[in-house]
Amino acid sequence: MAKSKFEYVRNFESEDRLLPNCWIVIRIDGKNFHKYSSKHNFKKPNDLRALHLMNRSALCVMKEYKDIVLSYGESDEYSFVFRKETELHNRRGSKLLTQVTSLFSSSYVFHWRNYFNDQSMLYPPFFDGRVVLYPTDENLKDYLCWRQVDTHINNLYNTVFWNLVQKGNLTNREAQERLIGTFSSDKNEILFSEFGINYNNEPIIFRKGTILLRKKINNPFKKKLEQVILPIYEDMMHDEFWLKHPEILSNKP
Ligand code: DGT
Ligand code: MG
Ligand code: MG
Ligand code: MG
Ligand code: MG
Repeated sequence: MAKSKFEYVRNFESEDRLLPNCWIVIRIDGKNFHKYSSKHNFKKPNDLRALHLMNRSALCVMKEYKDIVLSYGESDEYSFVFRKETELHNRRGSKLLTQVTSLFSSSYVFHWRNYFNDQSMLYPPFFDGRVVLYPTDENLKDYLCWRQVDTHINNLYNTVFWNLVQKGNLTNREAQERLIGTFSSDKNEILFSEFGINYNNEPIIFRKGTILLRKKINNPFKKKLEQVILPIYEDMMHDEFWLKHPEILSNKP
């Protein structure tokens, strides 16, 4: 077939193949969810409906992309880790990033009413996304620990803050001032002595975020091993986690 005279415009397209041999991490994050959560009456500081909807949307992404070995979510963000050797879409960064971001967003809308049955969606949510490459296993582990430590720091702060406001009757400003310069131990102490809350007994999904992993489990009906995607709530900081789940780093499809 003869080429049209317009074909040359293809030459303006740029190649964006991601470096080989690196872990590909795609992280999406809700656009202005400060406002979105408030307009949709999310419970403060954590709304289980919202977290489960995020997890449901991430599950949808993992079902579509079998090369995602682990996902990690907290608040309005989710990270997806593709195995190092993936050749999905020829490792084209923009293709992977836009597909993951758009599938996540549409799934969030698609499943909304299953989680927010008495709260209608007032306007369309959307998510930004970025791709980051990590060359070593150590870098990847540190990335995931970084996100999980962030969950901890934010959740401890938010838990004390909203207790001070909702039960301690402080204004937002007073609560904020009360917490300036406090360490983790101080925040734990305020929770315990003023509100009778042992932070370690707060729901683990709030404290650790959600890890989605592929696991093989025994199906007693079919009498065979079946692969499922499971939410787990563990500490990625400890070596134990990586020993317990060797399939994450083993890099087999
Ligand atoms: P961005 O990401 O720069 O467009 O702006 P935001 O507002 O999304 O900021 P970000 O992503 O740093 O922080 C997430 C916001 O979402 C934060 O204001 C708290 C809110 N949010 C997330 N999950 C929940 C929840 O379960 N309950 C409530 N009340 N708020 C939540
Ligand atoms: Mg942000
Ligand atoms: Mg956000
Ligand atoms: Mg965020
Ligand atoms: Mg097409």
